[in-house]
Order: sequence, then C-alpha cells, then structure tokens
Amino acid sequence: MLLSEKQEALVKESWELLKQDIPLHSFRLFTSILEKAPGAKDLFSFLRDTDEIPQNNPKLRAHAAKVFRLTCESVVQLREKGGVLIGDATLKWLGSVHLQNGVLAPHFEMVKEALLKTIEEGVGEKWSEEMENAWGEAYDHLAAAIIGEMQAEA
Ligand code: HEM
Ligand code: ISQ
Repeated sequence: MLLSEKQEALVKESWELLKQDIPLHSFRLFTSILEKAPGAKDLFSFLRDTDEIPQNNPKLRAHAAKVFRLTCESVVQLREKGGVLIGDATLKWLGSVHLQNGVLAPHFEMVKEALLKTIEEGVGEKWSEEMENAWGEAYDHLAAAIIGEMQAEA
C-alpha cells in the first residue's frame, strides 16, 4: 500500500526527534520488549550474560538505532515505490540474523507494539493516530519481508 506524503513527513519528523536521544529510546524500546516477553532477553547476545538492561550498552544502542532507521526507511520506500523494500542483500541478511538468533514470527507483533510505544513516548504531544498508522504500516511491511526471508532460509 502506498503511504501518503503526509505520512512520510510525519515519520521523518518523528525520526528527527528520536535521533536526538538514541540511547534513551533504545533503552525504552528494550525495556518495553522485555516487559512483554521477558524470555526475549536471552535471544540477544549482548544481554544474555547480564542481569540488568545495560542503560548504555553501545551494542544495544547501535542495534536499536538500526531498527528505528530501517523502519523509517521503509516508510519512504513504501511511498516512493509502493512497497519495494530495502535492498535484497540487506533483507537476506536480516532474515539470517533473526533466524540464527532464534527469533520467531510471533515475536514481531510484540516488537511492533514496543516500537510504537517507544515512538509515542519519544515524540510526546506530536503523537497522532496518523503517525501511528504510518509507522505501523511500514513496520508490518518490513516485518513481513524479514519473516519471508526467514522462512525461505529455514
Ligand atoms: C538483530 C532489525 C525484529 C530480535 C537485528 C539487527 C537488525 C535488526 C538491524 C542486526 C543488528 C546488527 O547485527 O548490527 C530488526 C527489525 C525488525 C526486527 C528492523 C522488525 C521489523 C526483531 C524481532 C526480534 C528481534 C521481532 C525478536 C525479539 C533480534 C535479535 C538480534 C537482532 C535477537 C540479534 C542480536 C545479537 O546480535 O545478539 N535486528 N529486528 N528482532 N534482532 Fe531484530
Ligand atoms: C533488534 N531487533 C529488534 C529489536 C531490537 C531492539 C533493540 C536492539 C536491537 C533490536
């Protein structure tokens, strides 16, 4: 489905805000994922051996920034190309990474909720239903593509 220019602008605008404090939003994203699925902690190599969520773990930060950025990029692509996603090689890589780390299709819904909640907290009063739909839609497309790669490789 094509996204409107308005939705693209909303996503870009919120990403500009989130970018200003990636450590905070990464931490919130993780906290929110673990609230929904405490067992997910052991999937992440950089969290497996610690009891605390490292507030300033550089790997966590870099990972979370990529998750935000990829979702944001898929919004732009959805608008411009009507669904063509990030490059094939990146998608294949994302499929393998998740497959190899034991991620399952049902995990994607909970990461979606966690991501939307993090963005909502991050943008504060700028949050709107339209913004939520734009991020949600982009995430769904990206998630479906990653799951497709995981199934193709499994
Ligand atoms: C790794 C993005 C969904 C768990 C990664 C990496 C990226 C990424 C970019 C690789 C980071 C790197 O090696 O530099 C995404 C995106 C998602 C998504 C864009 C959804 C659209 C999920 C879900 C889970 C998950 C649903 C389940 C909890 C993991 C794990 C790793 C990973 C366990 C490996 C981390 C490690 O190196 O130990 N993800 N992810 N991801 N992701 Fe996701
Ligand atoms: C990787 N995949 C999905 C979600 C994530 C959140 C934080 C850090 C890394 C992630």
